[in-house]
Amino acid sequence: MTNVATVTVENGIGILSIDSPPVNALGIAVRRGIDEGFKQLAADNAVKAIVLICGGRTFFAGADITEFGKPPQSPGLHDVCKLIEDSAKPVVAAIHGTALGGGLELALNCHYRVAAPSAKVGLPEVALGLLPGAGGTQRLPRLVGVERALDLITSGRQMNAKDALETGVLDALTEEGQLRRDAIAFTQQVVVDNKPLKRVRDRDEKVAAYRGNTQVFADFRKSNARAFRGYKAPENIIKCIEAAVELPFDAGMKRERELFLELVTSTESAAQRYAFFAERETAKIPDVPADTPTLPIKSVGVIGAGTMGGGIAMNFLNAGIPVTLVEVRQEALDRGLSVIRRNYESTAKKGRITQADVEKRMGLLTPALDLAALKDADLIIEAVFESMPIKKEIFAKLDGIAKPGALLASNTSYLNIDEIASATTRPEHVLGLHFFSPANVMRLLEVVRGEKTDRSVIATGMKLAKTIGKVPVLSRVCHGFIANRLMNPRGREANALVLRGPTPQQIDTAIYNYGFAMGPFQMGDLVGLDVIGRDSTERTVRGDLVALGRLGQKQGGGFYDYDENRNATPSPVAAQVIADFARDHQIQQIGVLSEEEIVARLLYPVVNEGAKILEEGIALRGSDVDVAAMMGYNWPVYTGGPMFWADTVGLDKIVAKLRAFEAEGGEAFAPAPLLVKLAAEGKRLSQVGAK
Ligand code: T1G
Repeated sequence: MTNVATVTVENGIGILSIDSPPVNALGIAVRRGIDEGFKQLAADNAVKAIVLICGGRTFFAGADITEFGKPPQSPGLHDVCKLIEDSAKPVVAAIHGTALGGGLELALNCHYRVAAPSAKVGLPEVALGLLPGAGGTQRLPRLVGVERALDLITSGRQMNAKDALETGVLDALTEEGQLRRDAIAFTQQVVVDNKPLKRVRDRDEKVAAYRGNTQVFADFRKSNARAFRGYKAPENIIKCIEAAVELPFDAGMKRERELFLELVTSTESAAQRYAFFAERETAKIPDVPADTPTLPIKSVGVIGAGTMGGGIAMNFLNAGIPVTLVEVRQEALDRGLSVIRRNYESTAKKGRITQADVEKRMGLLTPALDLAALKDADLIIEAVFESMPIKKEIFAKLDGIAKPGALLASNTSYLNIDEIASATTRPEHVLGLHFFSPANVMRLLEVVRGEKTDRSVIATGMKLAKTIGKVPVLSRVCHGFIANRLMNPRGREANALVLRGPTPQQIDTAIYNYGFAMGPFQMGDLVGLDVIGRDSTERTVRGDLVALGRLGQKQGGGFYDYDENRNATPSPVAAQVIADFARDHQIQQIGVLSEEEIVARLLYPVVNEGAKILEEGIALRGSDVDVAAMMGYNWPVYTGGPMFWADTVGLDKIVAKLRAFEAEGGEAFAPAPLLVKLAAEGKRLSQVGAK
């Protein structure tokens, strides 16, 4: 018996228990354990029924994602599923933790499913650019119906046990903490009842009801077109569910296989599987071991109740951590508090939290007008105006107020953490915690390590990120740290290119079609042209537009004109401003460019900046740079991020293009030495720093 499986028999009930940390992923050892253990119980005449249960933190959390792209090993997941589904003895899945992907699919091959009330189930394969490839697209609709299956599988959303029971995925809930006992009792009752075994595959009524109904799929495609834009997996999932409705089960399974293979061999899925692991790799810091002691963070102080300070505070309130929010003026403090409450109220209106949650979270928030109120805080985060003198003044005051051992963090988006730390006598407790706006939404948290920041402070920052649902990326000190510095060239090159002939709309369309939510000029109009780059002294097109009262969507239009519904149209006024600016600066025109050429001119410099960030040691690894871009700037995940994408484009091609741009546009395009080296050696940017 492989060491992951344990087989026992209790009063005629066979119990097959699998324990394969960390999440009982259905890798080859687990599949062999199920195969061998199940065959043993099936052959045992004393066994009347079988319980399939897992040890550790969760029921099977899916196929082993590390196995994709490698030669398949027998038994495959389909073989294990078939063994169970064809069983002459009743099989009951006993679920705790998160039964996900192949784990839930395995459970759907059992005759019954029981779960702990805290369990969750789901088919999240779409997040990996995949679809449930072990029958989930054929069996789940037969239990929950077509609409719910469409929603669950294309969203990858997890269902709690109560909903799973109500929708028919589960047959019973057990007492919390008594899963094994209650699953055995349930199975004993199944034996006593001696009901005919019903397989999920044989339940046809919920899919038969939709036979010939193409409208439900057309409507679903239409209402989700925006969300699914650029992704392959959702469309293939919809096709699988159409097959579940229109085809006999086995034909549907065949169709699912075809559509799964299309995805698992795609670059998009490879990128999304890479992103899955990249996101989990960021917290691993070579010189800060996983067992580095961390400091307890039971109370937080936030200085500044503006947009960032308020959003930052919400992260901790959401995690049940009390926050003292400090402002200098009462009206700013009151405004900050009302914005926080309004945010919670609107979330409650959408049903995502209850009114009680709103009150509980607001109850954890203490307003204050004096820094002295932070004297007992375990962590203090400064989120005031981006001015070094102001920040140093605040940190000098905190040095005299904060208790010994308190973490002192700045949310600065580009200022030097070491200089800020120098204003205190405790630089080892100073770090950057750089949130991305909206701070209570964006998942990226840059943890900025100063020269003197203590390892336990860094470990605490990385752990805290997970506590508040963020993905931490460690950064050394440089102007803009990782994400902002990385993405700066995209805006810089857009502003340069628009002066050479390509219009704002052509540039925005190219970037939108690449996969960003919007292009740089639409973004500028949305944020406000008077806001972005307001502290630049030199003349810019943006400045010329603002001088004409064109502040963007909010006033007078910007790069675009807007109707009363804020629908954008190209602006002849903006075109003239751009032409005048180009003329005044004798800028050589380049004519019309293809979308691919525009993308290269805006995003290859981003790749180049990522290479510089890596060669300077600002980021630990290429995948960290990708996580920062995806989580901080919504870089489309199905490309894997700038580093992974560059690898798929070909580093040698990018180096050649950068050299051509350099010859034409100057040293800003000069390829980074690391990029040139990796291209020459045929290595990959995304693998820099990988273990
Ligand atoms: N395969 C391999 N490793 C996995 C894994 C998986 N499915 N899930 C998690 N891990 C590792 C993870 O990399 C980390 O490793 C550790 O486990 C803890 O994970 C055929 C095709 C289960 C909700 O997509 O959603 O089934 O960093 O940090 O926050 O139809 O892990 O410790 O070395 O995320 O408590 C479908 C993916 C697969 C579920 C737990 N299943 N996993 O969250 O811990 S495809 C999934 C998760 C499939 C079939 C299809 C989460 C979790 P390390 P963690 P967590």
